[in-house]
Amino acid sequence: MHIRRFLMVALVVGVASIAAAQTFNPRDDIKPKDEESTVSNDRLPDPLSGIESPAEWPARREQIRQLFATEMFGNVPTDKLNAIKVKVKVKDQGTRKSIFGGKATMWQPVVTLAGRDLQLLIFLPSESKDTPAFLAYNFHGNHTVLDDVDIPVTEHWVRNKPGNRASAQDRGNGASRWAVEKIIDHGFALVTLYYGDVDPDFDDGFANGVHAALADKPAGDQWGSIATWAWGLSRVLDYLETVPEIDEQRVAVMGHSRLGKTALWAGANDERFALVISNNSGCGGAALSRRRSGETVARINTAFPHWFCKNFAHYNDNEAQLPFDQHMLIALMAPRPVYVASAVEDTWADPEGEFLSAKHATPVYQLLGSEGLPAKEMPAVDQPSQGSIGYHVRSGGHGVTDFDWTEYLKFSSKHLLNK
Ligand code: GTR
Repeated sequence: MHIRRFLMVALVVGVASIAAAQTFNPRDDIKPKDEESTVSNDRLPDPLSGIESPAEWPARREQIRQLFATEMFGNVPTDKLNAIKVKVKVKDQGTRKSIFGGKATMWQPVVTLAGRDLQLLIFLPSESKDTPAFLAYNFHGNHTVLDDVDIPVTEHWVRNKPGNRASAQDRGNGASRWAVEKIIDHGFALVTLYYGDVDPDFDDGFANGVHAALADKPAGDQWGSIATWAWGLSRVLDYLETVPEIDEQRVAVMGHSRLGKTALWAGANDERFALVISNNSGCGGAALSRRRSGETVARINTAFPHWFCKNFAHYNDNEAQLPFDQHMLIALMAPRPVYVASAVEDTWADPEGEFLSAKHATPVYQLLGSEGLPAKEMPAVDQPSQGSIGYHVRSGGHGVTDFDWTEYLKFSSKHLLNK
């Protein structure tokens, strides 16, 4: 190209992209309202940068996904896993028993993955066939989901317990986070497993969990624990494809907090997940990193050095250099329905930053012909806004409540049951 023409084109492109960035997102959206931002004149990257039509989205999508994989969560070492032929296998068909006065079956098959036993806890509406399901990790072991003596206490490493061992006394301790009967009453199955079955949640130099099957430590752009857990969810979905009671084309992946980050990354990588739910996922999940409100990139990488890939540390106190922000992670779900939920007292997870991600993913949904998030401004507390993107900020703090499940069931019934 002639040099003058080149400079002219560069000038036009430059001016156009500055204008696009400014109309796309005024700085006020990034800046936390309650504190002085240390990021100056910072803008959100545009998920639709360089594209104009729906046909161009898949290539742009893959470009964004690869950036997240390389700079943040880490790539799955597929070649190494293939070399040792890692696949999910059924180890034990497990027992089934009727619960909730006969309206559900509790079923506990065991599958293996890279030498690890994954103990599944499945609740099926009675006489299930091709039933839609929620797939969600639990934090403390299956025995905490429901108080039932037939649910084995996990023998794997657990957090915050003496000797990192779980105990029978904790049966049902997490039951308030699992609206099992309500899920069944809405015609859904629930599949849960303990995330520590896949990889224990501590900085173990990648020696434990499924990593033990691979001889060496991951490179800078290779998976951290969140990517490993997300990969584990996809392998459980491989297994669910063989289960006639469950419709593998209507599996919603759900997670809370670090497991909400995990659910989002699983949904981004595996388009078989029909719907994705992030509950209070915060920094590294739904919350915009550039706002630096509540937990920051530097804080999360310091407290949990094993969660992300090593490359993510380049962005400690350096968020402006990120080639993406978390609204683009939400956009990777498009056009599939995605729900982002916050809690008003959970400022560590930056509720407004989570809302803004959902809002700024909306242009991608609109390009693909759906509504995205109906709310243009942060909705009032306990007033959900639900289109193909759902969002709510409920009263209370960090956790999963009945209010959350009521809204997830409403949203999922609409999208997966046409109700
Ligand atoms: C916190 C962490 C959050 C969130 C939370 C959780 O300590 O800072 O990012 O993941 O743990 O998972 O409960």
